[in-house]
Amino acid sequence: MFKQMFDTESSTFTYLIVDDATRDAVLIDPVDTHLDTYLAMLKALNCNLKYSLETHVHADHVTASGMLRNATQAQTGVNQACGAEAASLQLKDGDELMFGSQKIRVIATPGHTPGSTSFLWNDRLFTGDALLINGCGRTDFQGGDAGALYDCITKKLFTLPDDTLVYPGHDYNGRRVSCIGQEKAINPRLAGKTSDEFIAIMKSLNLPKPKMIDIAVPANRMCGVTEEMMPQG
Ligand SMILES: N[C@@H](CCC(=O)N[C@@H](CS)C(=O)NCC(=O)O)C(=O)O
Ligand SMILES: [Fe+2]
Repeated sequence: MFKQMFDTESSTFTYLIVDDATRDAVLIDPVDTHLDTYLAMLKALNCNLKYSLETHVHADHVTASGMLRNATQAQTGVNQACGAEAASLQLKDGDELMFGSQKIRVIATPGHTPGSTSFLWNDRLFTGDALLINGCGRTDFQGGDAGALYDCITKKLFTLPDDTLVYPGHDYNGRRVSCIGQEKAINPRLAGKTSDEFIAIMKSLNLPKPKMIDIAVPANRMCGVTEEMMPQG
C-alpha cells in the first residue's frame, strides 16, 4: 500500500509505504503538525511503523520522526552526513532497509544539503529536495553545493529507468508525481544543461530564506524532539 500526503503550510509531501502481508510500514518526511493524523492512520490500517525516514534535515518544517519514535516502535533514519546524531539509524549510500518483504534502497543525493538522500522503493523514487518536478532543491544554504547536485542527479538518478516515478519532497505548483524520463527531457534546470550552466542558474535564483529555517534546522538535527523527550539509555 502506498499513500502520498501533503502539508499545505510548507508544501511538503509525506509518504506512507506498507507491506500488505506483515503490515510493517515506513513513513518518509513526516511533519510534526500531522503527528495525530499519522498515528490514527497507522492504527486504522493496523500497521506497525518500522522506520521514519528523512530525506534531509529540513529547513522549512519540523519533522515528526522523533515523536513517532516515542509513540511507536519505529526507528528514525537519516543520512550520516546530515549531522543528526539523535537519529536511530545513520544511513549511507547503498544501504537497504527491509520491512516485510519490501526493500528501500538508500541513494545519497547531496547538493541541496550534504546529507540529502533519495529512497528507491520498486519503481518509485522519493527524491526529497534533490530533484523536484520541473526544478530542484535550492543550494544556497545549509552547505548546499550546486555542482554536487548536478552530478548526483545526472549520474545517479538519471541512470534509473525512464519510467521510474519521481515523488518529490515538495511541490509549490500543485503537481504530485513525475518520472525520470520526463525530468530528463523537460526539467528546465537540467535538460541539455552542462554542469557550469546548472551552477549559474542556481546562483541566480535569489530566493528568500525559508520562514522556519532558524527553528527547523536545529530542531530537525534532534529529530524534532527536545533532549528531555528523547528515550533514556
Ligand atoms: N517560502 C518557503 C521557502 C521554501 C524553500 O526555500 N524551499 C526549498 C526546499 S527546503 C527549496 O529548495 N525550494 C526550491 C524552490 O523554491 O525552487 C518557506 O518559507 O518555507
Ligand atoms: Fe529542503
